[in-house]
This record gives sequence, C-alpha cells and structure tokens, in this order.
Amino acid sequence: MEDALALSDAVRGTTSPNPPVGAVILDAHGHRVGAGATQPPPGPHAEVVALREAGRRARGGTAVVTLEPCAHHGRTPPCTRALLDAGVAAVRFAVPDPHPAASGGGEVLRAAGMDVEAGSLADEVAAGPLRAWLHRERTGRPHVTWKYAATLDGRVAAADGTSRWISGPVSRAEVHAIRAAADAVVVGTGTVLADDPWLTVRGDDGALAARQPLRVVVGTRGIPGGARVLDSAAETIVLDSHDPDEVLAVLGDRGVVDVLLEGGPTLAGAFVAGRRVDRLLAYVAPALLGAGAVALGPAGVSTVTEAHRWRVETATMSGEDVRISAVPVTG
Ligand code: AOF
Ligand code: ZN
Repeated sequence: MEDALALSDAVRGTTSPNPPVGAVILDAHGHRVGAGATQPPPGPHAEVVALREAGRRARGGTAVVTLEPCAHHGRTPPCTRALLDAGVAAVRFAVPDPHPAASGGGEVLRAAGMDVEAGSLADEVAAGPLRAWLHRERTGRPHVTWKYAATLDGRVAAADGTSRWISGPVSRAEVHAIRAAADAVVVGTGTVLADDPWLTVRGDDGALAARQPLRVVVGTRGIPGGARVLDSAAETIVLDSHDPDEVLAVLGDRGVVDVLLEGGPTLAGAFVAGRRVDRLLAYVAPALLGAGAVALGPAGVSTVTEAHRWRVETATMSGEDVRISAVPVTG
C-alpha cells in the first residue's frame, strides 16, 4: 500500500474531477508485476493501468489499491469487472469509495468469491492524496488550502511593501510542488497589484512545468493588462465576486477539486470568515519585521472568544522555516 500511496501522490493535480488513485498488482507469489495510477479523464482508472502491465501474471494474484475499486460504468467500465476478468484472487484497498454511483465495489468482489480487505493505510490516504476529493464528495465544494509565508510576528511584507524573500529557499521550492498538486491557484487583485506574481509551477532550473494549475484572480480592482498572471504560461480567469462560495461554485463547475489560496490578507480573511479554508499551510520564517502587512485581514472576529481555532496536524522544519499544517476545529 505504501507503493500505491506513492503512485497516487505522483498524479495529484492531473486527475480532477476524478480522484488520484494508485494501484499495485502482486502475482500469486507476492512479486510486484504491475503498477499504475489514475490517468487524466477520460483515461483509465489506476487498476486498469496496473492490470495492463501485469497481463496474465495477475491471475491468482492480489490488487492493492488506495480507493475501493469502482463498481459502475462512468467514463470507463467498472474496475470490479476488470479485476474479475483478470482472475485476481484478492483485493486490498485503503479507503471506501463514497461516490454514490461508484461505491460498493468491495461487496461486488466479495460476492464473486474474492478475498477483500479494507483499511490498510486508510488514514494516510484520506489525509494525503485523497483529502481534497473526499472533501468534495462530502460537501460538494472544492477543498481549499490557504498557504502563506510569514515572519514570527505574522507579517507577509515589510513597512515599504517588500516581501522577497520572507521564507527560505527550501520553502520556496516546496511551494512549486504544492502548486503542481493543485487544480487552481487563487489570489486577490491586491496581491496582483502589490507583487505581480506569476503563479506558475517551475522546476529547480526555473523551467515551466508541462502541466500548470488554473490561475484565478478574485476582486473588483482592475489589474494592468501587462500583469504576469495574464500571460500565456497558463490559463487565467478573473472573477469579480469576493464571496468564497461564489468563487468555489465557479471553480467546482470547471472540475476543480483542489484549490490553493495564496493570498492576500483581504481574500484570505473572507475565506476564513466564511469557514471556507479547509487546511492552513503556514511557512513561518525566524524573522521579525515589527511593521508591515499581516497574513490575515478582517475575518469576522471582534473578541478573543470568537477566535478561529485550528488543530495543528504537523509542525516540521522546512530549511530554516517552520511548516505548520492545521485544520479548523469544528463544532
Ligand atoms: C477506481 N479507480 O483510479 C479511480 C476511481 O467517470 P469515471 O468512470 O472516470 O468514474 C469516476 C469515479 O470513479 C469517481 O467519482 C470515483 O468514485 C471513482 N474513481 N475508481 O476504481 C480509480 N479514479
Ligand atoms: Zn474504476
């Protein structure tokens, strides 16, 4: 399952609106004979890719998949059928498929006499590569990660507006990997006017990645025609509404599942106030500025008992910075 998890991680950002799934086929002796991940729609599901590689060696073997094999005819035929046709004897999957049409694959396979077990690495898969898609299935909305880099005193720019660079090189490189896994990168017009960000995915050598997330600019302030975010390196849409639910509805209709919100403070404040940040990813640099813009603008809080509370999932070093991943405390 570790291998299947790594395979699914590698295709994040390329499969939406489908989930990024990984699959490994073991032959009857337990040797790995096939591996695959979900292909961009309308391409095949992970199991089918892995079974093609395994061929006849799958007979009597085991399929290890991060998501319950689908039982439905969607864009592609059911994976349950492909597994049965290949003569696979056992299936291990991490997370049950909550999608109303696709779910029930485990039962279908069990009823056909297969040895089926669920739950291996379920927490890791659900909090990792399938997090955004599971959220979308549950709520109907894309999943939003708010990412920012700030000093120890919470500032994202100095008094004169300069912000390059608050976080260190390790954190800045990581941001490109995080963007690459997202379907859309969202900023406010204030950020475009202040920083003129490019919002593209680049490699270590600065070269543009082949696949780029959708760039989304939100706000009513006009942005100059020469803004870098409007160039041809990736698709860009400009939305007038500041209402998080309207923004997410437009993105959801375009098949976006995984959203990376990159600022600035006004837009982030609107999303936090509307409880539409599902995960916070903060890079905190060991620096102090004492003045300058802070990461978050007004977020509907006037007294401390109204504070938005978060639960820290992980706090790890990122070069010299501290990387904090947190989720909202609900209820
Ligand atoms: C799997 N393996 O690799 C994926 C699955 O429209 P379709 O045919 O592409 O089906 C989409 C649904 O299938 C999706 O909502 C989810 O429930 C499941 N995705 N299932 O067996 C895979 N990506
Ligand atoms: Zn399938």
